Amino acid sequence: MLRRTIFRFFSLGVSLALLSFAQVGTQQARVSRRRTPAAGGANLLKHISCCEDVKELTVQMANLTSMLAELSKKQEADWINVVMQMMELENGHQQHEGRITEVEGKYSEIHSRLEIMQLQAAQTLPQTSADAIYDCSSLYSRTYKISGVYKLPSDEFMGTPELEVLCDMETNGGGWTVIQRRKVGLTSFNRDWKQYKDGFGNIRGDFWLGNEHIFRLTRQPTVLRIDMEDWEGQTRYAEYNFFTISNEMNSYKLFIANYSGNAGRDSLRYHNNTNFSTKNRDNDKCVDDCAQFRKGGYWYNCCTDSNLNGVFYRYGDHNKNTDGITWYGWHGSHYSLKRVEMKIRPQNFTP
Ligand SMILES: [Ca+2]
Repeated sequence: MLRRTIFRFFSLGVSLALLSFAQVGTQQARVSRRRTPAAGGANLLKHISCCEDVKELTVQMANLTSMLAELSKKQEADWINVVMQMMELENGHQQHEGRITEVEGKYSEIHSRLEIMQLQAAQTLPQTSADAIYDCSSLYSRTYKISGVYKLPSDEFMGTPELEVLCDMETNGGGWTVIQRRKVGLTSFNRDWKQYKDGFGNIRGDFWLGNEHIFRLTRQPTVLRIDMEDWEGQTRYAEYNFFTISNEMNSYKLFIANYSGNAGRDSLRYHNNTNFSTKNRDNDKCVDDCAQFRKGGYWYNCCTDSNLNGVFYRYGDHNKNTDGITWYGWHGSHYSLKRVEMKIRPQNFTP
């Protein structure tokens, strides 16, 4: 655009100059035409006529010069104008670019704010919605239906750490978070208070999930299921439609209700409303120290009708002691079971 304007100015100037020279040419031609027929006249007349012509020419030359000067001035003015316009445009362009940068900055700021909001929304959403991932039942509802070990994400809002859990997605509709397992027999369950609080063992083998986790997971109405197997390969189960434990201040006291199952006499009922005890914390209802006697951590009364965290005895030794993994209602006080799993899921769980 600019270049075109400049070019137009140049063309105009050149055209004017050419026009002026052409006019001078015509005048000269006129003069010479006049001179030719006058050749036969008096010399004086010739001389005067010639002088007149020269005068005229001089005036015309002066006019032309002034015209050219004017043109040149005008051109210069035009140039300055063009340069000014260019500078103005350049300035405008810079301002425009500045505005673009500003807008871009604002846009990116808004965009990043939006991202943060979206992140926060994503973090907030599970806290209020029913499909939060805080146990195996929520995994099950998210179509994870294969039994095994899962890693639950941490949740800052709920104050829950990242947690590895073993999920039973098959038994009686699945969705169970396993809180205790005995099956390998290499992990000792004769542990202290802190270990029972935090949990111990191997999630792929024998373990106690931890009283803090159990406390947290049973904040909502929860079902407890105990699956058992003896050394003859028979299985039994005990289910409690209500299960929770209190916090550490209240020694993780046990509350259970609504027993059903096929494991004979309800052998956890005797432990209902009792505190948790370990070898270094005697909270039982006995003069004796039941945790020391039964070599585990449990809701000891005085002392046991079941001892699911007792000593794992292998086949052959499984019926000689009273500190084994016992469920009196099925095999009595001297029979240590081959396998036990304690698992929980919300009452409102629907497979
Ligand atoms: Ca005691």
